[in-house]
Amino acid sequence: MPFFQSPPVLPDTWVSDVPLQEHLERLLPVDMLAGVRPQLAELGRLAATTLHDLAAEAERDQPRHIPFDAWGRRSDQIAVSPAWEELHTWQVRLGLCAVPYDTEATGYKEHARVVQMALHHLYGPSSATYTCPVAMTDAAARVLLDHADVPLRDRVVARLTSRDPDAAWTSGQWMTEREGGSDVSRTATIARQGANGSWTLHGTKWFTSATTANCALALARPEGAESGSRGLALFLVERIDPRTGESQIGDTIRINRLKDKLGTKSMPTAELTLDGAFATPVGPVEHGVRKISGMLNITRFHNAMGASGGMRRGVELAVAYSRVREATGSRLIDLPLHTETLAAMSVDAEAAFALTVRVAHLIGRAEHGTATDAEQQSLRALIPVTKLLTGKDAVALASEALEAFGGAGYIEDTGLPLLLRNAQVLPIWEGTTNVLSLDLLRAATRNAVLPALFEDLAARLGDADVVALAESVRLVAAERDRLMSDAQGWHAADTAVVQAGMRQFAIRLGRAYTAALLCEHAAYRLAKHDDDRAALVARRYVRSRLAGAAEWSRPDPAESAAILMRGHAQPQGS
Ligand code: UCC
Repeated sequence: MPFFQSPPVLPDTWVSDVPLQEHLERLLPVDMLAGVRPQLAELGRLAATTLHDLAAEAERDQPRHIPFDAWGRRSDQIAVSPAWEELHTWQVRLGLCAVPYDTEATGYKEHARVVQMALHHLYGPSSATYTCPVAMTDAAARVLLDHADVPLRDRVVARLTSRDPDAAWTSGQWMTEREGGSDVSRTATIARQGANGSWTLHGTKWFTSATTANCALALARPEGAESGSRGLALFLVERIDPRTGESQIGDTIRINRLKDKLGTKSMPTAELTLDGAFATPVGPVEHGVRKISGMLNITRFHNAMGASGGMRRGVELAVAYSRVREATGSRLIDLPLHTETLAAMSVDAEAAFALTVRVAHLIGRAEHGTATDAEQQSLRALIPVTKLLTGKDAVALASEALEAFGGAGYIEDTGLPLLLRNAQVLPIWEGTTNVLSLDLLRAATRNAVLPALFEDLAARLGDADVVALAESVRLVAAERDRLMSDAQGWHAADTAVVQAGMRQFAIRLGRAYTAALLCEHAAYRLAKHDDDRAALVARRYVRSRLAGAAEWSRPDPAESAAILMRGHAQPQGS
């Protein structure tokens, strides 16, 4: 018999994901978790079966631009895979964009974002990045609720947050232009007001993701407004002109071409020309950047959810393979160095989850008016930190996951290279690592948010005051002190030096805060369940990821095996 390698079998992603279950048990009220658990259990099964297959099909059957109809009329249709459309239907039914808003009906209230994250964590890695339109739709609902006039808000938000697949809309986000990506102050699109008071947009948008969306929030400069970002206003552009019921696509919105991207290939991203597209101002025609920054904060949170879910998927697949692949007479999972590698990946994935779910918890509180001022300040700093850290870690982990398959990880029809291609966008879109590092600096200097974050970190550590974590807590506290001292030195330092150091500062801050969260969670598990799995994870994270802790690090095969086996439950019967 010739040898054929058994492929890895993706397990039920809810049953397998012990960290997800444990963090939810700590963060959600008992009754609420009991209510949502059947949906999560069903979704875990679907993510490994139906959704997984739909995602693979959507990745194969990529969008096509059809510029003209058979008779030569400009039509600018984008043909997408039926599987992509089904993934839309699934996310609507799951309520991915509804959960944060229909919180009185569900009773989730300030916990809604944590529930949303649990759903996203399971759906996202099997969605062929349908999570991108989900992110922008959720974020558009947030901005319209916060800033739009009542008629626009009432007409559109109900669509964006609908649980009915026939009624639900998606939204895009049209910011980036040839002149400016990160620097939106160079936006060249003009908004012109007609004699009847209505507005039209004129210009080119260079990246528009999920271009088949029903509407998009777009930045434009009203004619005569000042240059720079202060002169920009925010508009909602609808694919169907609400005054006439006619499509604007192929007419006042022309699709120049689809982008040929490294990844996210199932999702159409286009260059557009706006040639008199009807648009509705979002509130007064001013402060467009301030308004759209509310959108960015939500999409950056989604980016982190995507990173965290993708990291877990990479580990799941690598672990599944290690159970069926043999080398030198052993299964890979039984080889000490491979176990060590998989355990490190597992710890990084759980760390990304812990950090992002903390942001979910704080956004939920902020949206429901229960966050303190200090929590809001902490959140302002945490969003850029979380986005940049998880984005970078997601790429590193995806690369490691491919490597765990050896040559098979480099071969397209295994489906594995997708993991890396789709991860690589995470540190780029919604603000690169450097842009977000400088956003943190701006929030720290303009809004003085760091003291609140340092206090918050100290409070997490305060909850972890147990013997089993004493050395980890000491190391995290020492790193916090160093970070505080570094930040205190900024006012006397050369601006260029401070800016040049911001990426390193932001990453160190993210790691220290994450370590504190893992310690807090570990202490809870020890106290409530006499379970030390999370303590092993917290200690390993501190040893491997915290500056100044390297000398404490030494291989511990038994610990690595425990982290791995106890963090990945095997479904019964397998
Ligand atoms: O569109 C894209 C792809 C879409 C796909 C998304 C899917 C993601 C989820 C995936 C799931 C798997 S990519 C396009 C991405 N573009 C960016 O991210 C832009 C990056 N640039 C920035 O972030 C900049 O910092 C800006 C544009 C936000 C601001 O730059 P400016 O022009 O220098 O403006 P200012 O002066 O810094 O900010 C203007 C105002 C200020 O308030 P006021 O007017 O009161 O002084 C700021 O305090 O906006 C406020 N502001 C903020 N407020 C700026 N940033 C923030 C913030 N993050 N939070 C709160």
